[in-house]
Amino acid sequence: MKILERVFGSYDGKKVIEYTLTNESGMSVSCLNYGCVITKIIVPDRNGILENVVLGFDKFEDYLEFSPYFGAVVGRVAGRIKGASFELDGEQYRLAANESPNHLHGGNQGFNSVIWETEMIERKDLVGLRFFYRSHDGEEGYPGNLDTTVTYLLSNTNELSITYEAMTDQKTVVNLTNHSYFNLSGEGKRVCSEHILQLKSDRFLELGQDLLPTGRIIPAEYTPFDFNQGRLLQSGMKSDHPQNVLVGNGYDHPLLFTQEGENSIMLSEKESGRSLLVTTDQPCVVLYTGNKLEGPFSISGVPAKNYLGVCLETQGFPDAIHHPDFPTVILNPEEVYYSTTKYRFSNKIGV
Ligand code: FUC
Repeated sequence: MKILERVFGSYDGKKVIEYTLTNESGMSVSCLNYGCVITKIIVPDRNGILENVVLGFDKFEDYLEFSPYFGAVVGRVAGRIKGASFELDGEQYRLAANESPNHLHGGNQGFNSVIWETEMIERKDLVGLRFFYRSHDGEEGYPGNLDTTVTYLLSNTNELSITYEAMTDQKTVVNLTNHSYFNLSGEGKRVCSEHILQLKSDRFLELGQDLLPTGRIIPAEYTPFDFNQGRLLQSGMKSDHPQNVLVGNGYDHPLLFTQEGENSIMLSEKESGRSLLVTTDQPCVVLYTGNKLEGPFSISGVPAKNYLGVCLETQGFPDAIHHPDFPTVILNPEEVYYSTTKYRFSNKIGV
């Protein structure tokens, strides 16, 4: 196993480094110290052909100009916060309204667009990176200094694990995830409509026009949101269910796991023979099918188009701070925010 590094660009007077972790079966994961961005995940298809299965750019400048959070860690709080404000202990906090009038993915300069301190990890059966970032009190409007550590570990069994840890010196809110867009066809050959998704989820959060949860929790049964038996993503893209239409014909929804504790999500694409098993300790996954990916740019040579990738954002419920019945995302001093999501790739569907 090995770690290679190369200069990928520069930002804020600092070098942007791309690290490539490679395991003994030839799988590799490349990522940046900027936003902990995963630029590439290279895994074999059914014939052993190694290809990239996430959307990314070849040039650093494209990340600055066009990136819809490709591969990045998003935070302090993933998703939208209504009115870009919230109250904690009688104190009103005003956040950056970067999707006016709301706050999205941590603000104007969220965790996705800052340089993180980096440390390499080399163990017998693992290679990885530990990223550290101190978000200062008041950054993007949030209270408290927040120390965040994100760890990427690649094993020889083609599993990438991401662990998030955070501590604060003042009561604050935290909800972290990774915003990779997966495309198991390899090199963006086909859009993700023929990907099959399967997970145990009986309910999802209804969204309003502003794509924020309305507070209503909807049963998934008999709708395109029922993935219990496995379902092609195109069923939501082609559906006339008002929730699919609302988000631009597809999914941009928090799917709530039926059971508490550890849960799994299986994503597969028959033609390539690739599958991805995601295991998480988080209570929901925001399924985003890249409904608005179209743009005046290319993604590693492929013209940007809708549905070119699918995000599986394992996280706490979006806008939980405004919904007392949602699991809390408040972090107190002395507490540790800790969460893990694992991504295991296979070239034999169902394994
Ligand atoms: C996802 C979505 C949003 C947005 C963003 C780029 O997390 O929830 O709607 O388009 O990514």
